[in-house]
Parts: sequence; structure tokens; C-alpha cells
Amino acid sequence: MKSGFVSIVGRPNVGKSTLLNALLDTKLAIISDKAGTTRNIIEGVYEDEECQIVFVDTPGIHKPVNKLGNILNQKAYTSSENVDLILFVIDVEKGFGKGDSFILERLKEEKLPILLILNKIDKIKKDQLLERIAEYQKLYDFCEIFPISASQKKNLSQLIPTIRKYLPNEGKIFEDGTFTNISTDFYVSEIIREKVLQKTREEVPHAVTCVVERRIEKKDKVIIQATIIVDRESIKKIIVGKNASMLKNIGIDARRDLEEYFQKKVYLDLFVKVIENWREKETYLKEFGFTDLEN
Ligand SMILES: Nc1nc2c(ncn2[C@@H]2O[C@H](COP(=O)(O)OP(=O)(O)OP(=O)(O)O)[C@@H](O)[C@H]2O)c(=O)[nH]1
Ligand SMILES: [Mg+2]
Repeated sequence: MKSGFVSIVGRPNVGKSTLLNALLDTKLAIISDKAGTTRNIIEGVYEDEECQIVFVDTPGIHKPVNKLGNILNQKAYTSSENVDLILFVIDVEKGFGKGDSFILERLKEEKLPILLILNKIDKIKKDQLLERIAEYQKLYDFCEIFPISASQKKNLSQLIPTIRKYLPNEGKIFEDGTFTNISTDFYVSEIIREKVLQKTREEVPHAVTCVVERRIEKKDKVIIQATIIVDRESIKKIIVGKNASMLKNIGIDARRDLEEYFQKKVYLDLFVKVIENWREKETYLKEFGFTDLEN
């Protein structure tokens, strides 16, 4: 049986997490149209009769403007070491930009096979796609150039057999049915963060952390208490909204997804808390088993 680790790398917003979810046929990583959605390394295991593949979704690599940016980039690079294959995802509508060249230069150092994924083919015409493929063939000796639409699941059926060719012939990595590295509480907190990202404007999302403080699972229901932590009163105001309407809508959307995940009725109590001091925030998160990203 073939098995191995495959990292999914690229600029923010190109569709890496959408691809991970499509390959695993489940919603594991959150998705939004804001750059910088993924902040943690998310692993998901794909398995069929012929192979077992651990896919590693990573934060988008970008020109860092602060400490957090540096940390996210570092996480993505580290996840591309010691894997068997790199899926380098680009947004084919935007083309191969400066940011992509920067990432490619760094990836080359790993001396691993790089499979170039051209995502979002639904946004361009076929002749344009063929031109781009010819152009990218000259850039680097990619082991394959593979056009897809992750959100429309186009051309995905051939991707697993293609990836399989580059994996070593070894036994299973996990024998115990492991599916992911993320915990249930982390997943719940991410679903809430996704709704915040999807419902607010650019300036809000990056100042937001979500934490699950209590989760009680009963036979027919799950009771969850969670807090959205922000670093400024002004952001809290936006998230709560007029007459708490925004918070209510975030809760409704999150609950819908969580009910699907748990396959049970979900009672979700959502709070918003301002913590300006990062040390204080760190202590608060730790109390509930969460860690601050910047550490
Ligand atoms: N039209 C189109 N949109 C897509 C496709 N794949 C992803 N998207 C959209 O692109 C946006 C970004 O998707 P994500 O999967 O969150 O991107 P990401 O690369 O994980 O982003 P970061 O986590 O910020 O690095 C979302 O709005 C997706 O719905 C696609 O094949 N076609
Ligand atoms: Mg992502």
C-alpha cells in the first residue's frame, strides 16, 4: 500500500482549505473570502484500498507585516519539510504572481516533487488555461501541472491517482482510524471564527480568537458555551451589532454547521469579550486548553 504526507501550500485565498475539504469529502478546515483564514496546521487523512494520504493544510504564505504574519509563514514552511509531495496551489485567474515566485523559490530548496495545482478554472476560459499551462511549464520542472476547481469539485477524481504516483510504497501511517489532528473543541471554535470572518469586513477578522469554554454532550443534544475574544471595544461593537443582531446571526450560522457535525441538536451560548493585554489573553485561553497563536 502507498502512503505518505502531502502538504498543501500557496498564497492566502487561493483555495487550499477548499481543496483539503474536497479531497476528504468533509468540512474539516474553515473557508472564507478573506486572506489569512487558516491559522493552524490542519491534517486530514484520506484512505482507500490502495493508499493512505495525510493531507496537511497550511496558512497562506504572504509578505508579513507583523509578528503573526511571520509565525503563519513559518508554520507553512515547516509543514513543507519532511513530506513526500508538495501541492503548490495558485489561483489561475490571478495568474502566477510575484508572491507565487517567492514561494516557489523557497519550496525548491526542499528538493521534493512539486505538483502545481491551478485552482479556480471555473473562472477562466479553456484557451486561456492552455496558454497558462504552457507558460508555467517553463517556470520550473513541476512533476505535474494539474488544473482543478476545488469549490466545484472539477477534475478532482484524477488527482488522488496522480498524487499516489509520488508516494512511497509503505504500510499505513495510522492503523487506528485517525482522521485528523484537530480536537473537537478546536473545530467548534473554528466554525464560530468562520462565521465571524464571513459576516464582517476585512478589519475585523484578524483581531478575533474563539474559545470553547464548556461543551457537554448528551444523548440527544450538545450544549456549548463559547467566547469570541477581541482586542478592542470597537471590534466588539461590530461583532455584537445593533441590538445584538450580528452576534445572533453568527450564532445561527454556527449552530447550523455544528448540528450537522454532531448530528444532534446544538445549544450554543456565544459571548464576546475584550482582552487588550496579550498576556492576559494567553492566560485566559490556557484555562480552556487553547493556545495563543503568537506563542
Ligand atoms: N470560483 C472559485 N472559488 C474558489 C475555488 N476554490 C476556492 N474558492 C474560494 O476562494 C476563497 C478562499 O478559499 P480558501 O479555501 O479559504 O482559501 P485558502 O487558500 O485556504 O486561504 P487561507 O487560509 O487564507 O490561506 C473562498 O471564497 C472559496 O470559496 C474554486 O475552485 N473556484
Ligand atoms: Mg485556508
